[in-house]
Amino acid sequence: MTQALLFKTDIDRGGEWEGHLARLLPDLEIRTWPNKGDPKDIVYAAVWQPPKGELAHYPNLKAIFSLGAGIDHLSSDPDLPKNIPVVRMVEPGLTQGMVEYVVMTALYLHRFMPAYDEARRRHDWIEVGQIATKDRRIGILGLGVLGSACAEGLLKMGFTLSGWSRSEKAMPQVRCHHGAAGLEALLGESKILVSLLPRTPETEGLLNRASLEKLPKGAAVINVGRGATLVEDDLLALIEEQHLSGAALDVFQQEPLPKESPIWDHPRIFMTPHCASMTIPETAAQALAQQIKRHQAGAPLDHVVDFLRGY
Ligand code: NDP
Ligand code: OXD
Repeated sequence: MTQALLFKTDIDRGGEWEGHLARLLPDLEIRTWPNKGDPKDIVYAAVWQPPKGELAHYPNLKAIFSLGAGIDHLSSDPDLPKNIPVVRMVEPGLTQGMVEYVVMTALYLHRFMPAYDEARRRHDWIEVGQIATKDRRIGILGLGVLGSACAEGLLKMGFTLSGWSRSEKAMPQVRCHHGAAGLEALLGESKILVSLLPRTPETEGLLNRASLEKLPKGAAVINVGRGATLVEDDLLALIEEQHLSGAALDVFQQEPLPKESPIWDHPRIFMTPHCASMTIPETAAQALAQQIKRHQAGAPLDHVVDFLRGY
């Protein structure tokens, strides 16, 4: 029987992915959605944002691989097959991209660029000052694969760090907090807050007026996790009231960000269209192929989603 891998991405990269996958997984036929052929041949699916209900049509599917680190594009499908593993993307290219983005935006905020940018638009020659990275504590929400890699990158720049996770953790040079009391402590001490949380019922709306007000006056926010975590109107109001000094946002409550959103033109917000980091076909295909080969050999898969936790 033919065994095939169903592949679906949102960016056409000229067959780059398919080339790597065909080379690394010669015993599987690579079928790029929507050209799925006989649904009975599909044994693995590697997908980003498949249409809702799509993955219920493959009776021999053994595992689903997300092409992104987030799996909310899959968990939001009420017809997602329940009896097979769903695996998050963990690969060095995606991790490196996120470290670059978080270090870049942390430095942007640390060096008061929103204030300079705003002054520049008024043709105002101003001087805001400078402080040492060791005197700036950055709080990272989410100390998973990406949060812990970003912590390492920020430590290299000399920042002082705190982090927050669901379970208790210990990381060298990071003041680790967890749970509700831990969040309160982290917010109270973070001059830059980075969210690298997945979208789950617990993280939705977590960063709202009440929680953001706990940040010290003049603090700034970086959201690279999911847009649903941050209540955008509350952030905008707190910038307006000068409780917060600025933000760097890559993910939004609604994507694409609606044309009329004030975030597009906000002088104190650095924004990008959900591109903080992307899976790199070459390295991600290797990670995917390793996982599939392990599964074919009967070994356990890594990074399997726990749907009770929601990530
Ligand atoms: P991981 O699953 O490795 O890490 C998630 C972290 O969040 C863990 O530390 C986890 O805690 C923590 N967490 C989850 N829920 C809670 C909670 N309720 N309270 C406290 N901590 C919580 O994920 P990754 O690091 O690989 O990815 C994180 C997210 O980044 C993705 O889900 C995705 O949304 C986003 N992302 C965004 C991209 C972009 O381009 N903007 C690109 C890639 C990812 P614990 O350690 O205790 O489990
Ligand atoms: C994501 C990704 O989950 O791009 O946002 O990997």
